Amino acid sequence: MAVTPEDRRYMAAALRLSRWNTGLTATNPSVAALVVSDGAIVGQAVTAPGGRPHAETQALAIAGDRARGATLYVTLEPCSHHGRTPPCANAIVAAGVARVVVSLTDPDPRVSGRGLAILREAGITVESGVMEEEGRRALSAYLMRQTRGRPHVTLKLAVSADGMIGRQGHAPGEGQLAITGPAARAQSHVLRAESDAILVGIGTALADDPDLTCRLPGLEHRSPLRIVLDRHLALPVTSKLVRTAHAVPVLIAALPSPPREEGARRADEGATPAEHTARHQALTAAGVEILAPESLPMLLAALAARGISSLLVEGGATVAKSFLEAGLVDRILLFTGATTVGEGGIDSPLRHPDIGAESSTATAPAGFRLLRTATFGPDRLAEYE
Ligand code: AOF
Ligand code: ZN
Repeated sequence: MAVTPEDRRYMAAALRLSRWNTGLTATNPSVAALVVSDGAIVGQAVTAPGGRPHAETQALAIAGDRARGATLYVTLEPCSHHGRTPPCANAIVAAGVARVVVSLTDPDPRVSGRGLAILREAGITVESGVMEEEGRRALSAYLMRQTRGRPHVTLKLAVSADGMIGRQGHAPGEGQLAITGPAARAQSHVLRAESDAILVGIGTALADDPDLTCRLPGLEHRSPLRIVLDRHLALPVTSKLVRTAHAVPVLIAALPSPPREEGARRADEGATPAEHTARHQALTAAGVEILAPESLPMLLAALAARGISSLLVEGGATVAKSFLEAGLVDRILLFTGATTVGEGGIDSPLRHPDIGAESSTATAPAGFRLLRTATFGPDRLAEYE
């Protein structure tokens, strides 16, 4: 039996469902499974927060006897290994499922085709590669960490109508310059909720004194690990980040040749080795973790090693440029606000595309293609990959 339009509709539903726990299941991917019997969904589930139980066993438990002869839709190849839970492939066979439709095969070396083989050997009809491109996007973080040993990196920029991402001389503690409105801001908080970690440069940390938490009602518990690129340990212990470090972890990455930002130079003026040590002690005592990776790729490798699969880079311009120049950006989300910054604006490394015009792809950042555009109130979004 071939893949039908109905199969694609159910897989699309499963992919939407998988997003439910994205950012909550590290180091496991958030996978979704649907059990369909006689044209009705009789069981559906997504990988539980923390990564276990897996999606399939939960969906089969809900379906109960109705799983016999049913079709199972699952966004990732069912596992075949005895990990912390028994193999999902065996549970599917035991439940008497007749047909399994899969989007992606699992690159995990413990699985990698073995899951599908177990199903086929048991006489189950298996279709794989259904909505593969969408599946790849839904599981991009997991795939990146599994295959490349680094997190999937999303660069998010909010650019004013005149192409600026902030204002020079924006006084420390003055608060954030509002470039986009509430709808776009809510969208960026969803992004935070879906990410394992969020990263900014010390310049942004000093100028904006940001929280970097997810503050959407009901999603507050989904705040990611907060990372600041801060060679000189200039992050003040009085900053919101440090003051909340016990509730939502903060990590300072003191790279040897980091992006140099105005604020960092100012704050570091005259720092002696003794002062550096004092800062290190004060920050550590406040619950901040300090790493000194040798390079950006090594920082990313260290993050992946501790189970971080998705990283959201939120600026400023210097940090954005260094990630772009190092070829470490996988996705760009460019929000363009309706407001202008004017005098003293800090140029954005990327400009908004001419949305709606034929030339959209022509203005895409080098190496990227425009995937979609959307509007949030007065603000526009362009997504590139
Ligand atoms: C599935 N269904 O919902 C997920 C899967 O540490 P363990 O034992 O939980 O295994 C982790 C691996 O399980 C992970 O690397 C990936 O291969 C798979 N994730 N598999 O059948 C699921 N989340
Ligand atoms: Zn499994």
